[in-house]
Order: sequence, then structure tokens, then C-alpha cells
Amino acid sequence: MPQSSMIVIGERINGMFRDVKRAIRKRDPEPIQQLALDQVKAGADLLDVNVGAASSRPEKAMQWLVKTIQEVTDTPLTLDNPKLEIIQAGLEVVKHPPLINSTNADPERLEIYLQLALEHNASLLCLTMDKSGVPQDVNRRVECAAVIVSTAQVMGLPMERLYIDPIILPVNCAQEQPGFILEALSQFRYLSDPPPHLVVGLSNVSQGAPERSLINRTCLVLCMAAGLDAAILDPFDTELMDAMITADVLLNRQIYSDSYLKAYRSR
Ligand code: THG
Repeated sequence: MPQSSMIVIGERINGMFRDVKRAIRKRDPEPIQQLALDQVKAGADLLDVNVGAASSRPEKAMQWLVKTIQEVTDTPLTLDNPKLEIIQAGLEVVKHPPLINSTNADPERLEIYLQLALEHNASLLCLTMDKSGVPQDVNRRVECAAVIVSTAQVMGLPMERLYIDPIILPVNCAQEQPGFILEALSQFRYLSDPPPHLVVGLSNVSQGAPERSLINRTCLVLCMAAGLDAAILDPFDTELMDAMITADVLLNRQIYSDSYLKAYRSR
């Protein structure tokens, strides 16, 4: 039996997008619910929920988004915010165990978030950075990942509920970074057996670049070859989804048939 296929986290419910920002401001459920249903239909296993800078009361906005999405789908959510209070607000109203996105490897913060994930039967996404910021090299990322994995093990969060994110930066700002990400991912895999999930926020890599879709799907396939098994991405990009499904087949993580694209979409 092949290993399991990519976990798709739909990125579109994010206040960074103008349509979402407007819907949050007006408390208009329709665009949000449509984006939720359409992303699930396009292959999202989880839905990222990020209020962005859309609201003066982000706790309330997070709760409204969670409730609004839950009215139309049972798909699990990814509560995406750097602030603990906003994650907690989301946890108060979420129905199904979510993925908490995110903490970093700062030991104090890590313990608080691990405790929170354990209390809520949630999964936890950890960024391989600490108080000193996003590492620019491979080794610091691996050191952070090692701290994350060992702390999770000590506190009793199973690896199936831990996601590690090496933090992808735009290729037009720092061209050597994607290569470092690939190297970091291949090393994260050996930190434990079974390994934690490995995830990236894919669209970061192409921000500000003209060939966004091409850069995104090429980067995704490279990351998958290095062990990535989850990604926050745009499930409406069909060329991206096709490249992902094909890479799953080639990595023996999905069964091949002549109609494998169709088979994936009709799951
Ligand atoms: N890691 C983790 N979580 C994350 C990220 C990550 N959450 C947020 C982000 N990064 C992933 N989500 C997005 C969503 C949108 C874009 C990039 C990443 C994006 N947006 C357009 C832009 O900036 O050009 C918005 C413009 C528009 O179309 O309106 O690219 O790395 N754990």
C-alpha cells in the first residue's frame, strides 16, 4: 500500500485577499462560505483561516469566520494567527479538532502551544524559527526542528499531530533560500520515526514574481521529493494540483491508473 498522499490546506480564506477582507468587514457570510465549499471541492483537506489585517477586533473576526465556515462544511480548519489570544478565540468556537498555526521553537512559547493542542485534541504547526527570527541557513532550521520534535515527544503530542514548517521566503528576495528549504526538509525527516508532518506556505515563494503559478508548482514538486507531505496552497490552481497529484503517483504515495487525475478528483 502506498504511503499517504499530500495533505492540502486551502489558503484562500485569508484577510490578505481583497474579497475576504471585504467580507470580514461587512460580516457577509456568502463569499466566505463559497470559498470554503469551492476549496473543498477542489481538493482541500483542511481550510486555513486567517483574518489578516482586516479587523480592528481580530478575536471577533476569527470567531465569525470559524462559525461562518462551519455552517456549510465539516472540513477541519487551520487556525492561522501569530497571536495566542486569537488562536484561543478560534478554539472556543471550533467544532472539530483543528490545526493550530502556529508557534515557533522558542521553548516557552512551544510549551504553551503544545499544552493548548493537547487540551483541545488539536494538531500543532511549528515554524523553525525562534526569538532571533527566521534562520537564513539549514543548520539553524534543523536545530529548531529538533527542539520542536523533542519537546513534543516529552509532552506527549503524537507525531501525526505535529507539523513542521521551514518557512519559505520569496525567491525574488533570496534566491539561495529554496535550496536551503529542500535540504532542511530532507533532514527533518530523520528527526523521529515516524516523522512529523512537513509543511510549507507555498505561495510565499512566488510573492512579487510574475510567473507565480509556474514557480509554485515547480517548488511544490521539489519539496515533495524532499519529503514534504502537506502544504498551504491555492487549490483553485489546477496546474498546481495536477503537478501535486502526479508527484504523489511518482513518489508511490498514490495508486497509478490511466485516469489517476480523475480518480483523485472524484475521491
Ligand atoms: N507558513 C504557515 N502559515 C502561513 C504561511 C506560511 N500562513 C499564511 C501564508 N504563509 C500562507 N498563505 C498565503 C496566502 C496568500 C498568499 C501567500 C501565502 C499570497 N497572496 C497574494 C499576494 O500576497 O500576492 C494576495 C494578493 C491577492 O491576490 O489579493 O501570495 O508560510 N505555517
